[in-house]
Amino acid sequence: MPLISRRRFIAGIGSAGALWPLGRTAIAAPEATRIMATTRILDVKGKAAKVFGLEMPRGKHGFNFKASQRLRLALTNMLDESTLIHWHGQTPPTEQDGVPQLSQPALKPGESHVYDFKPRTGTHWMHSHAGLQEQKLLAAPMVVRDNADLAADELDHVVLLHDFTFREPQEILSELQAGGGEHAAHSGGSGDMGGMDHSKMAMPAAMINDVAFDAFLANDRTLDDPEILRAETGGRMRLRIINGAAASNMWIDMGALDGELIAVDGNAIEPLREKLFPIAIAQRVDIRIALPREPGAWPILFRPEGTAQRTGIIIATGEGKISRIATQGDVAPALDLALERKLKARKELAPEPVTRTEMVMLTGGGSDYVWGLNGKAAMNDTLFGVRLGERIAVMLHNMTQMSHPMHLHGHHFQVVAINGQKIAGAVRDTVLVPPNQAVTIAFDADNPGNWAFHCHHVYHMNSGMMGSVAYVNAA
Ligand SMILES: [Cu+2]
Repeated sequence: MPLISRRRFIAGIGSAGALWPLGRTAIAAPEATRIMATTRILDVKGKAAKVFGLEMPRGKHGFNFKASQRLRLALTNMLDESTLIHWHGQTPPTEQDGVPQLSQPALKPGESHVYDFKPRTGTHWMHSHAGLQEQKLLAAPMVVRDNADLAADELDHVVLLHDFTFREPQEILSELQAGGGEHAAHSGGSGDMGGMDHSKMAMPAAMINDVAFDAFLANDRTLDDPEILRAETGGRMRLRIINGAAASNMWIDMGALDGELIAVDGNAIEPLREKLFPIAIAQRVDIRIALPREPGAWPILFRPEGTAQRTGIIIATGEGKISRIATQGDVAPALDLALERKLKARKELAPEPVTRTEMVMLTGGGSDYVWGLNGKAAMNDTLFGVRLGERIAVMLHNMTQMSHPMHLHGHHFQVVAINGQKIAGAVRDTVLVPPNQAVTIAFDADNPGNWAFHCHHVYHMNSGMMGSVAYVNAA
């Protein structure tokens, strides 16, 4: 047994050395953190699933940075297909943003690239921006902690959520684009329903989701074998939750615990105490929890909208007894903007008049599964131009029957109106726009480049709901 381990260990070192094309000489500063886009095997519901992953050489999945560090990353593509990783929530120079075509060409198998930029504090994440690779879990947390975070007397724990399917993502997209799949149930399309009796399904399911999943994962685990966090009775905890799902908006259900929402998308807000928190695709929330003084097991559930499926983690205080939690519960309702309306940024945009307001209509979603922005299905086409120094407001108006988590790259924006009603809302990088609603965001044009602006639902994005914001010269 020890011999085998040792041999495997040596083989591991050998292959790692051979597989890193960036030798010491190629990397200007030796402290660059190496990240591999690679494959790994997960156990989901007793079956082995080959998925992608972002790993460091020592095998840790995801990592942290201190805010004082400069962020130096050496990314290597170990997959047998091209990829590129986007640092979601970070605001690097445009050529380091990790979007194929807009920032740089995708990395071919075996290729590497070094990134070097000033990190932004908060709960962020990194994920593939190539094709449908997010659905195969090519994502990891990217948390930047400042000195106050590091000094805080609390447990600090990150939870990355995923929706999971044993199917090939391209097969799901092709089915949707052929007028079939879950989308057919609510697009009025002529798609084959596959013999399933949809009349027996809860109506909201058909109206909310267009992809059915085999499982939902919290830190790669289902409720059959959930992550259990041991904590002291009466202690404090900060949960940093990242919705890394490809196509599932979720509710965070605190169960018997009280949660205090303290940050969204890595930006502090005025604390807000609730039992249920919405988290749209790609969004992050930081929740502070004061743990009960008595021993017990305290499940925190993550409930995708429109389905009874769910996932979760369990916080166990003292010698609390842990009992099994069913993987199905009540059907969760659709996310809405009730909480968004109540959010107030700790640090607002500076008081300054808006230079210009742009309208962006979210369009499409018919039986052909073509989605678009301003009636146009396109990848990377410029939606509007901005000039350095401008304060831009964008009214996102959803004309479709599905909600869309809209993400602007390279900037964080403030939510300044919901359905025309002004608010001094949260500062974010991703905002949910439910059907027939309008959300207005404002941002300062302070990071020149050509920036992706898109729906983060991976099947919508790959069916045309993506554009860009381009800086233009003042001349
Ligand atoms: Cu969408």
